[in-house]
Amino acid sequence: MNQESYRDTWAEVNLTAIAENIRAIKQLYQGKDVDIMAVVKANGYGHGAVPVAKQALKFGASYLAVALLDEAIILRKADIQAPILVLGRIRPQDVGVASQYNILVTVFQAEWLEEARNYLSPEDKIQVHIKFDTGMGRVGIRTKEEADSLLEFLANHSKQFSVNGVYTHFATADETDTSYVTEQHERFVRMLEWLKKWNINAPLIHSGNSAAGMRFPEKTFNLFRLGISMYGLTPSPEITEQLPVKLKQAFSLKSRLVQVKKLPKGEAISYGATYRTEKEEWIGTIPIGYADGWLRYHSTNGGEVLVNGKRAPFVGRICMDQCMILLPEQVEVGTVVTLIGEDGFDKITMDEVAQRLETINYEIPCIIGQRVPRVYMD
Ligand code: PMH
Repeated sequence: MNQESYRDTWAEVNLTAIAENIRAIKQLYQGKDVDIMAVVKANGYGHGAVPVAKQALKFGASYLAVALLDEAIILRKADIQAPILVLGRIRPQDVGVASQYNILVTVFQAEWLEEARNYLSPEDKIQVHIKFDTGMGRVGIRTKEEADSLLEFLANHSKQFSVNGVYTHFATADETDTSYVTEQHERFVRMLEWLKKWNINAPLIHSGNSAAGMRFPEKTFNLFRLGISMYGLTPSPEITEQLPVKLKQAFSLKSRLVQVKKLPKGEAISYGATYRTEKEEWIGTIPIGYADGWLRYHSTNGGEVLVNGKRAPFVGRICMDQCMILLPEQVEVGTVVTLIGEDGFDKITMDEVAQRLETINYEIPCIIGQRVPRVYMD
């Protein structure tokens, strides 16, 4: 995906940082029989699923996870052989496609299995991971009755469906208060007991996302679904200080000045003429806009970029493909502008950008559009 590009805006993805993050996190499990499942859904949280998956597999992950069957197929078509789990519900009629590509699917409805069975040929076999909803309230089995009907079906159709894993997902592993994590963990342990009656032995048991896997290794069973922190980002600012590893942000966003102009006092900038120069000012234009996921809110909520290591604020409304900044001094056209990342002694972190947009760091690289080429540094 290091596609050829003719534009002066790009995202830099530091694959070395990803390798180092995985290595540091893996250290927490030294000597323990716990594998890493690298979560590369949503195009690797916007970093690029294929390069990130390949790097993760090279540096210690043995499994991959995505949200959609389509995302799994993209990885297979890129020649990735590792086991891939689809975390979301695939349509029962697509189970043959999942089987053909040897994809692990998530199951939590007996009716789904009954319907999916009709779409498997007698020689097809699909490996499934059973999802328990222990308190996230999203997808998964909640009651023993639901579990029994699903497990009975699986026990009776083991030629077509083999249980490769059982898992759940935490809702609050990134919060300082750990009581709800404990509650979910205890529910999960009780639910795992339900499998015994049906003689179902899942080789893989997993619950931990980045926050849980790093903070509670004792609640992580034998597989760790590592997402956000592989990319070097904290699961939430409130637990950053508590994390046992130092993470390195992999994603930077850069552009170059396409015009630099000196304007007299009182001149308007951008749609709505909402900004007027306060004195004689150097204004720079960069070719990134809301169509790239660089939302208008960046300029209304005090956003800044780095130019030659110095802070420069956005001025006026962000347009579809371009926006303007107030330069600290005259600089040359072509100068690099850092929207996310380091320049000189200063750094604009993903957390700073997320705070500016009143959201979480996860969202920021995910919404940087496909129009912005990803450039890989290794
Ligand atoms: N497992 C599941 C089921 C997930 O949905 C996610 C992330 C992860 C693991 C990885 O979590 P981490 O990135 O915190 O390590 N899912 C989402 C989500 O649905 N919205 O934000 C993150």
